[in-house]
Amino acid sequence: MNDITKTTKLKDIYRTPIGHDILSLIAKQIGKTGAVFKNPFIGNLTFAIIQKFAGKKVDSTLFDTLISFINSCKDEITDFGNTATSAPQPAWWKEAVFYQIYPRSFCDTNNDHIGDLPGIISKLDYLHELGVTALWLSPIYDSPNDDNGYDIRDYKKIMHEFGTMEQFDTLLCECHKRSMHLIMDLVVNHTSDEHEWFQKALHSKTDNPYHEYYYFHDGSAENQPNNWTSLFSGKAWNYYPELGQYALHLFSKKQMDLNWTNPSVRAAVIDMVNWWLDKGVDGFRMDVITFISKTAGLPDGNTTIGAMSKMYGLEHYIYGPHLHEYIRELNEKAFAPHHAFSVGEAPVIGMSMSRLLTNESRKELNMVFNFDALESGAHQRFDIYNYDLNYYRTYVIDWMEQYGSGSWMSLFFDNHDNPRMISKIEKDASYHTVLAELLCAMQLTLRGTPFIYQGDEWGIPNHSFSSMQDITDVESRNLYETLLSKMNPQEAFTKICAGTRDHARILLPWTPAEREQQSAKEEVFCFYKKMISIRTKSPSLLYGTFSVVSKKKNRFFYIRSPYPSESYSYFIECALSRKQVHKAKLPPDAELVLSNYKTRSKRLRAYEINVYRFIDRR
Ligand code: ISL
Ligand code: CA
Repeated sequence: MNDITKTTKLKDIYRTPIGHDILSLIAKQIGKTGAVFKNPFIGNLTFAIIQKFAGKKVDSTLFDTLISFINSCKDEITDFGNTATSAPQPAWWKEAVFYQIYPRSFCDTNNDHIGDLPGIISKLDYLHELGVTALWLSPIYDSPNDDNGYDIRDYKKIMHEFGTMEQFDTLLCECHKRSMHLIMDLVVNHTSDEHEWFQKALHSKTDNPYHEYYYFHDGSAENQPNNWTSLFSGKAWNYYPELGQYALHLFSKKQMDLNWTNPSVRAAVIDMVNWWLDKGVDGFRMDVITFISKTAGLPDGNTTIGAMSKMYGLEHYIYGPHLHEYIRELNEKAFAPHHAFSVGEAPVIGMSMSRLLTNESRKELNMVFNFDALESGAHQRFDIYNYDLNYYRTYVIDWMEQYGSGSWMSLFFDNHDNPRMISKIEKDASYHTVLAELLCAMQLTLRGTPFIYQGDEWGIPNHSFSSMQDITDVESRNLYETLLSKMNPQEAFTKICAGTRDHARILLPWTPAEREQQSAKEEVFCFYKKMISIRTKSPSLLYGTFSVVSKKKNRFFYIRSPYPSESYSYFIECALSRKQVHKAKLPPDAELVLSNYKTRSKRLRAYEINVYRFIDRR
């Protein structure tokens, strides 16, 4: 593939992996999808023409930066065929219903108001009854909890608030007894600054192998090595006067980035992963795994990109030059020999780069978590707005049809890093029950692996915080401090409440006394249980093809067609807003198998979803 230049047409740039995803990201900022670059006028523009129109408004280095980033990927996008119609290779992780547990707030059994391993063990039968077949545990390793366990101090020790290694072994054994897989969280882009490796790294900057485990750069108190900023606000460097050096942290000040160019780091990570896989763990969710390769020399980030994204330097770490090499080595030396499962967290990158990470021919990851649909349109997580499910429909159709026959989607609406999706969509709680069930049935009838986040099965909404005293998340507390330079405390607190990760980290209300609207929660639980059972028993929903029947505004009708071993097709009709919409013309003899409304109606009501099955006689 030839390098692109300033005179390459946008439609040709859109055909390159990084170019496709960058142009899609730019389109998203104006509420469009990348398809806009197939438009003859826009597709024939070039960076040179745009530069001419934009003049001084756009710094000339922006296009140079984009061009070198796009040219840094030499992989071709081979046509991997249409995801929606290909017959995939069966695998347990394609058929699984995953449930993400954030141990700190899942279930507490010793009254310290912190979830623990005995709490998880005590709920395995509950999860088994729900129909869950695989668990993903957010980190349970020893940690000072600056970022609630995503700052690991000892990879082979259990955090004392959660319990002991013996209790972990019991948990793993009890999962396997119930034919449930268990995956852990692999956080190896960084370690805690209290990790033994980092503590040894501080001893001296010469003749010290551990010093090369991290990114240390010479400097003085004023001039830090580059302009990179942390995703948790502020600069991405700590200064160590005793060494006269800075060390890199893309996240909190206590999460120090590992230097993956160092073969000793890669070997140490591979050793640790094998240690857990030898214990019988079934795989890992890999925390910001796409950040592990950085541009050599850690050069300054482009100021226009930094100002737009609030992440100065991101073009130098979101998809670095050796990323595929490192992941392939990890797969070859640890995951593949154990037939272990891997899902990589892949912030910022889009479908094309994700395809190169997950296509089976690449022997890298099984799946990724893509975040393009976590906010609708050009919105960011801390914006105060109503999420538009029409955006989700466009996103999911695009991925269902373009991702490629050798790649497999993860399907999720919630996780531990985001406010609850039902509250993003609707601020009026009276819609939350039907909305929770709409999201459930969409997630479990689309093609891909569903990841249910703890509490989704009760339709848990966002929490109401009364002041910043209630907010514990390091990302939110840091952001609040920076916001105070631009707005008053009340406005800053309101903005934090719109996007804080704390919404997803409130202890689950297990006892009826703790549960408001207990009957609504039980209704949503029963709906989840039924929908999971329908999916689990239907190869068509697991592996069948996907085709769109209607994508008109506020509607989403689609068909899942039989996988060879089954006769039934499924027809799903959804209303994506409060507005009533015309119903679909159903296939003959369609039988309603699940609905989030108890009565029937001529039109689809607010957030109504109906799942039908039928024999396709066409
Ligand atoms: O919030 C986000 C996604 O909606 C991102 O900004 C998130 O912080 C980023 O995707 C990385 O998240 C992962 O790494 C962080 C940790 O705080 C998150 O909990 C984890 O999911 C650093 O380890
Ligand atoms: Ca506890």
